Amino acid sequence: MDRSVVIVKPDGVQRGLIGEIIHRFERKGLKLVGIKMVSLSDALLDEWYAHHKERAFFPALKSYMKSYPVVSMLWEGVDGVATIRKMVGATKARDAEPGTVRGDFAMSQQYNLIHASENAEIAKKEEELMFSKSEVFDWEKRDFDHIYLADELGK
Ligand code: FUP
Repeated sequence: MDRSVVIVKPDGVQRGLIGEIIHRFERKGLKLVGIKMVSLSDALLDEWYAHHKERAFFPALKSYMKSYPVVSMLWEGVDGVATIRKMVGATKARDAEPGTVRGDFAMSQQYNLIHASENAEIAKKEEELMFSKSEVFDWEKRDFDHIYLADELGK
């Protein structure tokens, strides 16, 4: 079981796609363990996108991510990080496969609606940056017993 940080970016909030995005992950069988609306700070964005710091698009990316509030979520599932990345689609949204969030609703490389953690290690770092312990909920999702085999759940 692993957890991915998903952000509905300012364009997703503006375009009224928060519910659509949540709906997709819920229907897939993922478990929501944290959610909040937040305005992203310079300090957080510098850490979050540290690997892009030298890129020409970095200042524009930062000012876009600060332009309006975002909705941050933490979703859990078996191979949750990889599953969610597949559901999100390619960074350049007009190249993203139909059926993915970006492929179905976006056209831009920057205004691509959604962030999802790239791998399990980055997901852990992003969870620590974005959520305090009290914002993460360890609840029993009882339909997991109908979504996974017992051995997939380690039972
Ligand atoms: P992704 O993991 O798909 O969100 O993509 P990256 O981590 O490579 O990039 C993070 C964000 O930077 C993208 F969502 C959008 C922005 N970006 C650009 O604006 N231009 C680029 O050429 C690449 C990324």
